[in-house]
Amino acid sequence: MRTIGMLRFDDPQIDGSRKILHVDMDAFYASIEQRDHPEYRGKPIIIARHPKENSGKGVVATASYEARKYGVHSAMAAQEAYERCPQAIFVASNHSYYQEVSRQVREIFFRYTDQVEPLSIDEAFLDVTHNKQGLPYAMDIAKAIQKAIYQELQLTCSIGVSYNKFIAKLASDYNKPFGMTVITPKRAPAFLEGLPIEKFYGIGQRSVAKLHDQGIYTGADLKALSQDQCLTLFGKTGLAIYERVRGVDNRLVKTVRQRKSLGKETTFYPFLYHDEEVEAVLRELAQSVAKSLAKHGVHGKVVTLKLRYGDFNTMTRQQSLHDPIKDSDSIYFYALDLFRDYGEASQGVRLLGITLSDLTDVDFENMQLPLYPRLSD
Ligand code: DCP
Ligand code: MG
Repeated sequence: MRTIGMLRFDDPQIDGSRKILHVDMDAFYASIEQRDHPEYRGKPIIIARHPKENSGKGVVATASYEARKYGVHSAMAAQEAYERCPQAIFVASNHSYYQEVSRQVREIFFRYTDQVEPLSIDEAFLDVTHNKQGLPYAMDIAKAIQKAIYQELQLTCSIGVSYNKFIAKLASDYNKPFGMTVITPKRAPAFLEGLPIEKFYGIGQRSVAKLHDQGIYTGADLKALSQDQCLTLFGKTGLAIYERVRGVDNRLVKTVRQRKSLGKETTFYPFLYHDEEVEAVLRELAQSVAKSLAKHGVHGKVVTLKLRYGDFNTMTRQQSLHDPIKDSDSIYFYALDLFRDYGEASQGVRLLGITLSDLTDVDFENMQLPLYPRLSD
């Protein structure tokens, strides 16, 4: 347990109980074009309009692995790509078609689990802990998915298999193209210690240069930093980095349909006529909303109180907060505030409800830290 200012942090613990896949298609747009045009196969393909037909403008969306050998990559100016690899075949991007293929890939994922979180057009996290086939080994599911995508769509992907999102994503990138890398909780420490720091979430280009100046190059070097040193070096992100380098990442795989709000309500007969009764119910509702928020790993910025009187006259009032809340005391506080401002128990209360909306994930970026953390040791 660490204490920083008013906050206390438990030392991070590895939760090895989940099975997470990260699937990333190989050279996605270029592979689709090579699939559809056999004459493109084995050749350098660049997804961009040819700079000669585009007054030297344009940016590379992606390039086939054959073109990458010449140093061509995504986001490079098409003109530069042309200079590096003049023999390449330039193909204009057909985004809506690639989107359709992306949907076909996703359909394959859904055979195994509904816990699919698309990250971009060509990558997704899957939580296969409880999968539809009841397969015990995540690696077998990964193999089956890779095979189905190859056989049915004639495309290849790379898959990372691990116990959390962070490591699964690193793993899918580890052996590309058509690779599969499994990182078990046991293998994770050595894997993470050997990684260059730029692979760690939240460490941008500028930080990398600064860290190199301080002799910090690898995961092992990062791991030698205390939590306080991480906070000082990286701000709030430091907490995530401190956890990640220890193989901890408790972020959930979020399904496509994200909850927009989360609420609980309850009805009464006989009606409530006293403030104390209403307060007691609001406290229970707040607890139940807080529990639900925790289960979904979210917090919210808008508290709504719903109140229906005996005559069915219904009132909703809401309060927007500056920062998201998730604990039952805060939810109760704002709901009660709304009730005291707008409610009238003596009219007879038939229904009470509390909803929290404008939900976001609870993660380190939007966590509140005291302005001047008292850095111990
Ligand atoms: N994309 C884009 N512009 C970028 C990056 C990517 O239009 N700056 C598009 C084209 C890619 C697709 O998104 O095909 C997926 O991006 P990836 O980063 O996964 O790259 P690839 O799938 O092309 O290659 P890799 O095999 O490295 O995943
Ligand atoms: Mg890809």
